[in-house]
Amino acid sequence: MNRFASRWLPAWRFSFLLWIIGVVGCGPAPPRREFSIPVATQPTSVNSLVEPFWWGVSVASYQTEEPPAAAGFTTDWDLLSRAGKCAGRDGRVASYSHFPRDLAALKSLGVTHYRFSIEWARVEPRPGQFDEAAIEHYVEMARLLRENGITPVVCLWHFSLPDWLCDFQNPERHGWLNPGAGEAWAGYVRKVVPRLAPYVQLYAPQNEPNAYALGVCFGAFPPGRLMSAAYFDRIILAEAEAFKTAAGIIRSADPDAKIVSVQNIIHWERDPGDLFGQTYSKALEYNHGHLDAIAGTIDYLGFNYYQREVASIAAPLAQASRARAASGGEEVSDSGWLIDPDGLEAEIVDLSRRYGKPLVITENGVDDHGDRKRQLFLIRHLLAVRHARQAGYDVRGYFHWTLMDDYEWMTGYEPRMGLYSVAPGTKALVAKDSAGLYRSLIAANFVDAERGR
Ligand code: IFM
Repeated sequence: MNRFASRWLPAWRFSFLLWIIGVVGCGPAPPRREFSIPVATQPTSVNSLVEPFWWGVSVASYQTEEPPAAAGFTTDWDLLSRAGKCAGRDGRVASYSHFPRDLAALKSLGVTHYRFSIEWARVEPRPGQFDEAAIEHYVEMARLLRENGITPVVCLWHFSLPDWLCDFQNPERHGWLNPGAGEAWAGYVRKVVPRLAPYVQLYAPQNEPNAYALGVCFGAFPPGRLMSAAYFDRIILAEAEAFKTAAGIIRSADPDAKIVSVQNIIHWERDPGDLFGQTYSKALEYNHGHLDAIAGTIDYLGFNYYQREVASIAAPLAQASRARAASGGEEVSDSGWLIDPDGLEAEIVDLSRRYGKPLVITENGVDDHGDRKRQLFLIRHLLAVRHARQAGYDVRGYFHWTLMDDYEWMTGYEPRMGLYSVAPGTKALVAKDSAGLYRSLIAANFVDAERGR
């Protein structure tokens, strides 16, 4: 994929504004869902001052693991790349076979927490048939983390689905909308959670269900075709049901286990041309729809924060031109995402007031080829966290995205979001300067340093 295409493609996230207001739309329109909005709780209780801050890094299985040597399992993303609709992944990162390498990097950073995901298709390559060795592999990862003083946060689903839940021809039967998905998911969760239980007490059932629902509808996720806006609501509802199912299974397997959400949160800016605020309110629904439905089941409100964006139908074009123009300025990532640490603080305040839960920033990072923007990015976002904590907001942790440069979905290996790069050939992890900085910030427990901004 060429550099322009790979930079332009992330604009899909914002293109939904075009699509959601009905300028684009095709396929049958399913019924709307109803969400109940939780009652705001305020002020936030500040337990964060008595519990050590969680310093973490997040990764995802499909983005870092190598494909299986033999044709052991297939995911929806493998099907998408075989269909020629995305650049496929390869073995260049190879975290499945190189976990000791990754663990050494985590120890060197000094993180207290590590969020990784389980590849559902790997552990259940065919419906109801589990690969015991694959399950054992993930259990061993969790055991080794604990042995080395790092708390595992296990994500049970990070975007990729087993091929046997896919129907690329019929969106009604694809992924979370597959009539068998709910039951299959419960079976998978019931299988893996008791195995992990000796070492894992923090679970993120799903990663960015809102970004996934949007990506599917916009054709940026499998099955890779444009779908009616109404599917967004349906997918969110199915995901929310699955989330609640997982939370129930986890709590019955281990009453001490805690549940963390992982939403994609964008700091939306209202466009002056949006006279009645309709586009803006749709954009806010992107942030809150799934959270509203599952807020009652979570212990920690985890959210991924990367950027500010104008809630406008012109946003995709604006982002594309920012990406093309990216020239080392610190305000824009190489993908054209607007860097805005104040937006992180504003979202901390908003989410805290709206849901009244302890917050965890489960991802925050930047596409930066030269590692020129990441250090300032880290400091400024952590200052925002520190400021929020000093103002009494209960932010419990920060996870940087991500450990090493990896496979970034539709844009393949082009974005560089890692604290480490991976040496071709040896596959050694090579620390970037920003890894050294993150290590120092962790060592200084920067979020609780005495002076504010
Ligand atoms: O790489 C993704 C990840 O899979 C989900 N959150 C956003 C990251 C950067 O785009």
